[in-house]
Amino acid sequence: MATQTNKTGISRRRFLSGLAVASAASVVGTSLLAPRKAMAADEVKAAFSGEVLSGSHWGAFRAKVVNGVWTETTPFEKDKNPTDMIKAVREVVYNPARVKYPMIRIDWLKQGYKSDTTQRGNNRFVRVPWSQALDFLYHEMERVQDNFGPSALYAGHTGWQSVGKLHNAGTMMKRGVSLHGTTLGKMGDYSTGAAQVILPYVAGAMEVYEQQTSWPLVLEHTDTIVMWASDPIKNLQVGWLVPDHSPYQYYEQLAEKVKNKEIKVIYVDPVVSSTQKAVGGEQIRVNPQTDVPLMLAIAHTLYTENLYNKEFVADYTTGLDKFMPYVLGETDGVIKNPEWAEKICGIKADDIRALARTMAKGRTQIIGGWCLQRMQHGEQYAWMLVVLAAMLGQIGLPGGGFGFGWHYNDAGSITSNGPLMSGFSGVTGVDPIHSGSYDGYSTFIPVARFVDCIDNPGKTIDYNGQKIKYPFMKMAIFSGNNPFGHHQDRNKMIKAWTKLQTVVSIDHQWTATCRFADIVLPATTTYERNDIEQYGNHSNAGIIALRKIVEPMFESRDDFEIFSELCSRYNREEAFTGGKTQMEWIEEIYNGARLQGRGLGVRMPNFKKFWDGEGFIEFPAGKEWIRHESFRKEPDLEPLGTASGLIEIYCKTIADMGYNDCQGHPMWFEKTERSHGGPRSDRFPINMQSTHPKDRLHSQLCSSTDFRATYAVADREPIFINTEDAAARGIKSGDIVRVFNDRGQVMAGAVVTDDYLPGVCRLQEGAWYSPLEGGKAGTICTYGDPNVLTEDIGSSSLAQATSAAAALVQIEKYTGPIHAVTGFNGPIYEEGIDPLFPAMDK
Ligand SMILES: Nc1nc2c(c(=O)[nH]1)N[C@H]1C(S)=C(S)[C@@H](COP(=O)(O)OP(=O)(O)OC[C@H]3O[C@@H](n4cnc5c(=O)[nH]c(N)nc54)[C@H](O)[C@@H]3O)O[C@H]1N2
Ligand SMILES: Nc1nc2c(c(=O)[nH]1)N[C@H]1C(S)=C(S)[C@@H](COP(=O)(O)OP(=O)(O)OC[C@H]3O[C@@H](n4cnc5c(=O)[nH]c(N)nc54)[C@H](O)[C@@H]3O)O[C@H]1N2
Ligand SMILES: [Mo]
Repeated sequence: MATQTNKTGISRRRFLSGLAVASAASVVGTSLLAPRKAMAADEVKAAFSGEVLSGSHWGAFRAKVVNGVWTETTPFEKDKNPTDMIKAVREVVYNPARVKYPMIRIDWLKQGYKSDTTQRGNNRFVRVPWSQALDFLYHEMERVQDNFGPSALYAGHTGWQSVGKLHNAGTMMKRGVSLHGTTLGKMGDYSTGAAQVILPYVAGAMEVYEQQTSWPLVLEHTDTIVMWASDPIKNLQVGWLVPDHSPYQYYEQLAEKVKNKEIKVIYVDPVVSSTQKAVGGEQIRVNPQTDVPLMLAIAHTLYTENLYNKEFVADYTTGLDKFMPYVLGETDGVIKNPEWAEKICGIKADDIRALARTMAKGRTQIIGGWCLQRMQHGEQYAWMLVVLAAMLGQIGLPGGGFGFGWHYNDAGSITSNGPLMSGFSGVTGVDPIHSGSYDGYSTFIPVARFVDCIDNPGKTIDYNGQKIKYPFMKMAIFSGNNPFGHHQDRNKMIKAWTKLQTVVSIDHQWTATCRFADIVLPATTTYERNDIEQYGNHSNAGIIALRKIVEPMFESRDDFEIFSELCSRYNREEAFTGGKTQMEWIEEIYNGARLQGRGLGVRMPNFKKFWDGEGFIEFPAGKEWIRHESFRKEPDLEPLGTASGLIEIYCKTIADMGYNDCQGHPMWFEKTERSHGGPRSDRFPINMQSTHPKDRLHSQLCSSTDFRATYAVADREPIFINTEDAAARGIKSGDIVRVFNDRGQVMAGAVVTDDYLPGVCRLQEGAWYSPLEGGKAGTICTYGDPNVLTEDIGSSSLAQATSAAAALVQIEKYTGPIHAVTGFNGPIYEEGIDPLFPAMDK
């Protein structure tokens, strides 16, 4: 095993920098420089200077610190393809949206849970001491458990928080809150909510988060790669753990092979993606939301032209006989041939046939993205992609078959031979204080239905073969996530939010979720505490120490501290901390891996040596791997996890659920709204994509002022508009536009481009909600949050996943007064308010 030695030799050794750097204040701005303990000038001078290795969702880096202030960031030298976003990370610590103190919404401070909730979002807050804020939180948890039971308290965390095996904000929150009482939980996530429910029935596994076939094998064996709505070059910039960006080298090799005509790459996408620009290849410019008709027509061609693999279908799949009558039009009178599909998806029938023939000729690797399953009936796309791969018959061969996770978590890299670290657990085995009855309400909700639940208590919905009865939610706690960024239909949400008595947000950035909370607690960033993380996601290339770079700013506290202190109010502090300090936990996590490493023949130094030394260990390389190979080789011994053990082209379990909107085999269902002639397109003709941002991780880094300025247009979130659509509306690049539909309106900055199919625009998710009039449903968003415009409906009765990824809008040149962007300056501070607590009754 190679222990990384630092070539620059500076690592954490504290050196007083001779290479003087610009003063901290000139780098950061004096008003933002306020570490937790206000330091005297001479103390600041004596503070730490040097370089610290750390890591983030955007990769590993070295932070240069001068007199206790982080001044520069250099990508880790092992990362050969660092993302530009690394430049924005320092600004997470220093920016005007930093949550500085525990804050209570003004009317909640006056009236407690009986506050006027229609004022929520007006952003008027009062600073309180930590002890009081935690007393309020504890008091509310007690009151809600006593009066309403567990179903009234939502603690169903979903979200991206930060990296670190110890400081997982969602886990900390769950551990702390569940030591107090059982609560309403969640199922699924926003990322892959539809695919992760349907694919276990069809392919036996979720398929989305799993490792993919090693890229070197794809480069060696594949003739054609079909990138179906997937943009790895854009999306691999970030990782759930610290990414090593190792797959980028293979995309460079792929670009070479495309240039030399050794591999053909076809992008099914209405947009010229970053990957297409970097790698090259051909585009199938499909109309939005109509991929399933295109796929059905490919299946029709493969079948009628006898191009499908009969042996594979016979040996490894079940149900083609129940599916083909639908494709051939025998069940509903509609033949799903290329002529039929052309009218819906906009691709010429002959081109569809040509695509089917290309896919059937030679080795074809299908790379499916997730955007298409974050849409209404998103299950059908995921299912149909597996059916196409099954008909081609190359599943389990190197460089053939399907994969749903190539754009995620360093997928396709070669997994090392190293141990895997476990993290801090959300479960303790210690009984909670409260474990009341759910009174017939569901103990969980499908995560993307949570606002619908707040809005419609008592309603029963279908979900994956079960009935879910929505409880009466009274209180919600959010930590490490930003529902006022990630959830759909902001104005519906604002109205529903008034039904909650108490909302808690724990964060280090004053997001819109903080604005719409009653109790806001300031958390530290990764860079203000110690932690440890895996380097490389699927690659598991090593272990990296995440050592504190700077002291906590203002009154921020680590989530670990916040929840230990909360737990001390109900005699569960010891259970929360496990009797260990943070450093003891980090050491234990490391030692767990060290022990596992011994079994694998990987030797790791003792913790002290690791932590005080380089803080980085590299694991020995592993072997190349082929997804689904074991199933292909031994279908009887290594069956899939489906009911039949085979790929289910027809699925009886799903058919038996009896849903109209997700039946026994993949089907085309018309959408509630769809562009290019579909429903509602007469009024709102443009399909708005809200894909994942090129320059952020969701809402994270949006508050990095300098970095935002590198992509914002007229201070607003950019909206990408096709040239013809822009010309028809008199819009030029740089103009402020108004984007609207019946659900809401936003300002955005136009970027006019030919990269987009006419009738398609993009406003990237995660743009901070910045209401002109805070708290008023319908008010214009001054920055450009796409979730003001998206629709809050479940994908189908099966998965009830989000339908965020497609919405219809109209765009016009903005002619009103130019409002300043409201979102990035934190709360309005109010003073002189007497709090109710502890006089507040239960
Ligand atoms: N329209 C539309 N909406 C979407 C999507 C889409 O494609 N289109 N995509 C969806 C998807 S796939 C996802 S995954 C979600 C993402 O939704 P989220 O995961 O909610 O998004 P983030 O912006 O990453 O929010 C993480 C929050 O945690 C905070 N945080 C970071 N570190 C810490 C910490 O140490 N402690 C605490 N307490 N807080 C911390 C950050 O400041 C940030 O506010 O969005 C979904 N929403
Ligand atoms: N830079 C960056 N990378 C990220 C993230 C991030 O926030 N920033 N988030 C991470 C997370 S949490 C997730 S869940 C994943 C999301 O991963 P995905 O959901 O796969 O990614 P998206 O970028 O939303 O969309 C991918 C592609 O779908 C295309 N597309 C949109 N609509 C249609 C359509 O109707 N038909 C077809 N054929 N194509 C369409 C888009 O043009 C885009 O090229 O990304 C991860 N990677
Ligand atoms: Mo996601």
